[in-house]
Amino acid sequence: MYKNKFKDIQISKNSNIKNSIITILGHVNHGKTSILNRIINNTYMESRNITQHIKYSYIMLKDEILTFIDTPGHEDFYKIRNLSIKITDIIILVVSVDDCVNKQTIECINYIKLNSNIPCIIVINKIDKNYDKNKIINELSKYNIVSKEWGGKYDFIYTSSKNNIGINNIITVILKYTKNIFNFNEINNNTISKGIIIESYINKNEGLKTVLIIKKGIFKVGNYISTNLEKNKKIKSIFSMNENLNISIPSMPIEITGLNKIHRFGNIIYSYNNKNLIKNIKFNNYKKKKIIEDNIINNINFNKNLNKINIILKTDVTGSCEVILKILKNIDKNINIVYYNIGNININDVNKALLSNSIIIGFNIKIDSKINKIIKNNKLIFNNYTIIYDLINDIKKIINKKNTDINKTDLNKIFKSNSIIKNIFNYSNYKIAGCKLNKGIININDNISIFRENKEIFNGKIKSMKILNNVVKEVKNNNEFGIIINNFNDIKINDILKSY
Ligand SMILES: Nc1nc2c(ncn2[C@@H]2O[C@H](COP(=O)(O)OP(=O)(O)OP(=O)(O)O)[C@@H](O)[C@H]2O)c(=O)[nH]1
Ligand SMILES: [Mg+2]
Repeated sequence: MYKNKFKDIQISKNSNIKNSIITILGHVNHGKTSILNRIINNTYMESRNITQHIKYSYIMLKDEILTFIDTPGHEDFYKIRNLSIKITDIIILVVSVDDCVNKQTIECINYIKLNSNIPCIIVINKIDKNYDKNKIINELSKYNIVSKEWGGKYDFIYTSSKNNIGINNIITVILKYTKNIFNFNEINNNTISKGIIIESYINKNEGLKTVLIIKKGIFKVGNYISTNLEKNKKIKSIFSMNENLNISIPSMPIEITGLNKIHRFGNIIYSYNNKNLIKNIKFNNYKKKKIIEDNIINNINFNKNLNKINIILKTDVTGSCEVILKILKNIDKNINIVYYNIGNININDVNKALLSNSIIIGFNIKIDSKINKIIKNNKLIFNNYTIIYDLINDIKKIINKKNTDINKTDLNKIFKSNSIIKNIFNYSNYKIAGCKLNKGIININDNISIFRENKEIFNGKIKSMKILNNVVKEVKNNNEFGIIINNFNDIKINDILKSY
């Protein structure tokens, strides 16, 4: 019905082209993606999943572009929802009849209220199920979301994406609100064009690609681009859906090459063809923003502490990386992120995992068969995921297993001695634990477990032992002694040493 290519639109360079960004919001599972998929199928729209978190698609009508952004409903993605509102022209709030107003529905209603100048369409979905229309109208009216039918300001559309009911009404209503107009004649040598970055990702053939949506002006191959991280680079290529383009216009989602740094959702990108224009651009919020790249370097932390689950995380794009990091940190305080980055697993990641005793977690990435072999030969744990919830479940399982394993080893070991660390001395690269033997006999060949607050934090071998200045092979009779543990310096006063 609506199939058009951008090149068809370019032909009419003198015409006014309407362009709009439409963001789909709503609680998890209320049917946002299903509705967008229906719109795509009904209109032959082009679509692309950037990650499982943001999906963008657009329709090309004869003189109109509609770009849809599908947001995730899970509570952890509030940042994506919040930023999407900042770039959108029209909001669609999806509410399912069976769940009605839920936690993220309320969050989205708050965004709608804060941005009351943005037109908002309420889509009541899953009407193929049994439902009480009045109850839904009442629930929403508690939040001042009242339909035009009832004297309010919102269009209510009743849909079943399952049965393809009401979907085309959504497009009809959207078209009532589209108002941004673009004309090529507006562009001259003084135009500073502006886009909002959605993601960076690595393409095997073309290297780092930056995905963005144009908000103002044009993006053209050969023009300059600047962001808060990089200045006066040149656009090398523009790709949109299935087309390589020379030029692109407002509301088009495009992928460009030319930037070298990883950017993230919400970064602003400017384009111009005259370098002097950059003087007029203010990058004022640049320093305040935390940039993922700095963190990559700062986050290398080789912690051999057995109590921690060390993780190396590699993801397809920055958006998924940030979200997964946040979720992992909230699962358990013992999760230690050793390193994270975007891109496929490489030999450096494997080396880091070996050094730090880490699990490697991939998200939507690929793995070379040679690297996979090295991982297997070294008995490293590696898992690649495409669904975030599977990743979370597995990590939870690993944590449970780790906890039970620690308890199990405790039960199986028969300890021969028990000492407490009373002092710590530095000796070249080592730490000497000054201990008091409370019970039993400790031999230089014994295994050692170290306990802190009743939890085993390390087990390994003894490097050397001394009583006063004499190297000894054995300590007994409640003596005081100094001990260096092999490969472990993270000792603290009051740690308990048990030998077996
Ligand atoms: N019966 C019925 N089920 C639907 C309808 N629309 C979506 N569903 C189902 O509801 C579930 C969630 O649909 P999604 O489209 O993934 O929901 P979402 O809002 O995108 O979910 P998140 O992206 O996780 O926030 C799926 O199992 C769909 O098949 C509908 O109109 N009727
Ligand atoms: Mg979805």
